[in-house]
Amino acid sequence: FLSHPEELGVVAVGFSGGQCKPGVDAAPSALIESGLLTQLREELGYKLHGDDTVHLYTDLVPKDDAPHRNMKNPRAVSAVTRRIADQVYSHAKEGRLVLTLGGDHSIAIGTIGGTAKAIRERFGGSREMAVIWVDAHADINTPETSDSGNIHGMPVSFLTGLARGDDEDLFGWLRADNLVNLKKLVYIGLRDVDAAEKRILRENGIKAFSMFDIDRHGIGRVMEMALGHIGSDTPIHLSFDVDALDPMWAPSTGTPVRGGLTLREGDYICECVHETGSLVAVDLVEVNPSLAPANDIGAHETVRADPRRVSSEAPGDKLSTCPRYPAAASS
Ligand code: EXY
Ligand code: MN
Ligand code: MN
Ligand code: MN
Repeated sequence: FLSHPEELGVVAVGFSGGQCKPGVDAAPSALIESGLLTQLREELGYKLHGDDTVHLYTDLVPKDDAPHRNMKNPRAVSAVTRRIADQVYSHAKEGRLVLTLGGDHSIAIGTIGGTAKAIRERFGGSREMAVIWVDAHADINTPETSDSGNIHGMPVSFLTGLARGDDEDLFGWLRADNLVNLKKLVYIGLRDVDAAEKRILRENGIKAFSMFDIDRHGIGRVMEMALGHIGSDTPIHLSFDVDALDPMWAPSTGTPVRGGLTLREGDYICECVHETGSLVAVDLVEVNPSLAPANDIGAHETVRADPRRVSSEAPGDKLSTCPRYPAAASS
């Protein structure tokens, strides 16, 4: 589905208004500093497109943003996601793979809204895009069912039309062509789902693979079933919340839940989706470098791009640090 599979549209958004903990806004810079984009360019050979800016979009945040239908920062999240939708749309329209670095998960209203529209325009309404949502949480509360009022727990309800915006400035900008069919949505990694969300999943027959399913069938079989549900020849948007991984691997995130995916299971999901050849967009969200256990190792572990280093302190293989062999006999 990509006319330029070697071209990557990069959107970096340091936005944290979908939840209450500061720090997620620093994630794109931390990921970029850890070498993510350099790796994509130099090791994987992508040609990167984008404006080389980490967008904070503070100019879009209105002075008066009182809660609305229980949502916190509703106008800010609406305005920022609307802008993200335009950015992602313009990359996806060109047939590039789109990578968005968040930011909290509310930004998916923009990323998925943007790709869904571009895919409909490029291939017609008959080829509906699928979404694979990798997360400890279902993020499918409506404003009315949410206990927290945090919009990062609601993006899927807006994206599927289960929740509707009223005013243009309060998600009313989302049109039919920004939405995703509930039958084309698949969850992987769930383990912390609110009672109201469970009801929504059940009543709408939404496909979900929880950690229980991964324990029972193994990640290999779960991916076969997930991709089987979507069907071949369907463009896929992968929305990856880093809290899907066990806090052992990704401690620096706002809502960690124990009992999650191993690093390899997380990688395997991405590898399988890529292998389909149908991947059109990826979101990486909820990295919060400021929420780290002792001495910053947690933040370092959560963002680092180099899989080969086993700890930040490990000596490398430089000649100067490599002891002489055999060790000189002590006498
Ligand atoms: N279900 C809870 C809520 O709606 O507030 C927690 C949501 C956490 C969402 C994180 C991003 O995945
Ligand atoms: Mn090309
Ligand atoms: Mn999420
Ligand atoms: Mn989550």
